[in-house]
Amino acid sequence: MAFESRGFTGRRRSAPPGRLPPGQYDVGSGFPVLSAGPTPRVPLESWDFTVQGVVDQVRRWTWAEFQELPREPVTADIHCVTSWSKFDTRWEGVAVDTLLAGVATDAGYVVAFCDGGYTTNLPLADVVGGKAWVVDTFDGEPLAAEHGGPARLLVPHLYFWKSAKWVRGLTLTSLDEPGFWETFGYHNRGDPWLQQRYAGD
Ligand SMILES: Nc1nc2c(c(=O)[nH]1)N[C@H]1C(S)=C(S)[C@@H](COP(=O)(O)O)O[C@H]1N2
Ligand SMILES: [Mo]
Repeated sequence: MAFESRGFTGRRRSAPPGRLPPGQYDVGSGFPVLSAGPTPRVPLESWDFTVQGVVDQVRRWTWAEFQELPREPVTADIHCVTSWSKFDTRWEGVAVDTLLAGVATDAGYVVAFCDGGYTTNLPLADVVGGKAWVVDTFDGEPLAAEHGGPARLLVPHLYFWKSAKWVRGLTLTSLDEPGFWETFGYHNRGDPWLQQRYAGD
């Protein structure tokens, strides 16, 4: 018989059917921190967000300008490749569609780049069409530094390593250029429903 005390947030929680991708468990109210290095701290006065690469013209927003962009609330389930999933996470930020509006490009891919040097690559198609955001709010509060504040990419339909913390911009590319974890053997795309964890999955 499974023992489960009230408030226990371990691996025995049962998820609503159909909601948990294969090989994942519901982490409950916890929110693990996974960072490949130290947490960078950048003053908002020197923060900016850049869209560059294969574009007609580089676009750049200061923090103040970024705050003026149209914002959207997002509620989504997130899935980390280390096998925890978290349901109904609440964020707010700017859709990548908004950041790319009016950008003329022939690129098929993007590389998200970050303070601290982390990168991750995605097909352009995975960050447009209402599927990705640059978020600066979690659960109604400014995004904590350990979770990527002041701002992170949020791409909830892919494994969470694609949701680059401390993101500072997107480089649009013609060729697909593997990012940090993708270079270390993780899957290039990372669809949790297809269990695309490692290269070759
Ligand atoms: N810049 C940066 N972004 C990152 C990471 C990182 O190490 N550096 N880790 C990734 C991984 S593997 C995961 S699972 C999530 C973890 O986000 P969290 O710490 O908010 O749970 O961030 C992703 N984004
Ligand atoms: Mo991860």
